[in-house]
Amino acid sequence: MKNVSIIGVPMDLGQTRRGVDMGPSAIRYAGVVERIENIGYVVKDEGNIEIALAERVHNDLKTNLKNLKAVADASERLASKVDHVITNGNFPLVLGGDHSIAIGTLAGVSKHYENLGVIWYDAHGDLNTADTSPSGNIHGMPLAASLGIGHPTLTNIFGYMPKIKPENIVIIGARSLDEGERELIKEIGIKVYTMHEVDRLGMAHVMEETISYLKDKTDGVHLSLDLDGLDPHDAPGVGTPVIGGISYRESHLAMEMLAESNVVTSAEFVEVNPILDERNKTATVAVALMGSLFGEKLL
Ligand code: 5AB
Ligand code: MN
Ligand code: MN
Ligand code: MN
Repeated sequence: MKNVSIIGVPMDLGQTRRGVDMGPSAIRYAGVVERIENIGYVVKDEGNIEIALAERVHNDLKTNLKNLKAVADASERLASKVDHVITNGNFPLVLGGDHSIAIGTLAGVSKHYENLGVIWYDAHGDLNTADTSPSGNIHGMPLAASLGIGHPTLTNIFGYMPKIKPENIVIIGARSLDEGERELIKEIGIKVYTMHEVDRLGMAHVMEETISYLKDKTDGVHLSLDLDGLDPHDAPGVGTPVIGGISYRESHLAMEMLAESNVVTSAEFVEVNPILDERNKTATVAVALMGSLFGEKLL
């Protein structure tokens, strides 16, 4: 049983709604450390990565990517923190913050693996580039950037690219994809379980397939869980909610099956926005899911 290192990333520069920078505090307040300690782990809270204040960041007019330099700088800091945690033999558990942080997390994680698998639990594909993005928000681009697709400032974080390969990715819960994202998925061949497949096959089947798909060909698996993968009824505190998502129960089952399979080697929980939340419900859901991911059992 590895020790768990918690890294907070109070990032809100990858999108434009305020409040998601308070995600790490909300998740800590919801009891993440105690929850994981009670399962039997030694938990070290490594504190937060420094993020520039949104009020002080000025946009580079040469690109439509919002806050590009500030996001890139924070990604470098996060990558080196995650790298250290893994070098020290701990399991990195990263708390967001908007999903742009996955660029830094994956940059730090993937250095340690030949064939890193990624489970992208999300309503969205996060496969946009400067050319395809309807918003210019970097939180819609981290999966593309990690594949080496997009602006060089984002693809080259931590001095290497790509971080991951298309055949090692599984997206679960997709129900909002932009045109360019759809084309990219087909072009490079990413395995996607949209809500259609989740409904049709059931979550148990989706997770069995996901685990066996990744188990043989990867030497580690990173879970990147965007709370908007869940239905907004269960996780209302997110910046880009999409109706018709994965339920609380299905999500628990998914985490429990990952715990049983013992494949996950790093994880991040992102997009918790306490300003948009109902009495810290979304952070509380996130912590409950982390409990299941780390093997919490009722009996
Ligand atoms: B999230 C959208 N595709 O690129 C875009 O929450 C939404 O990290 C991105 O999944 C949502 O702006 C990013 C329309
Ligand atoms: Mn999303
Ligand atoms: Mn996302
Ligand atoms: Mn979002």
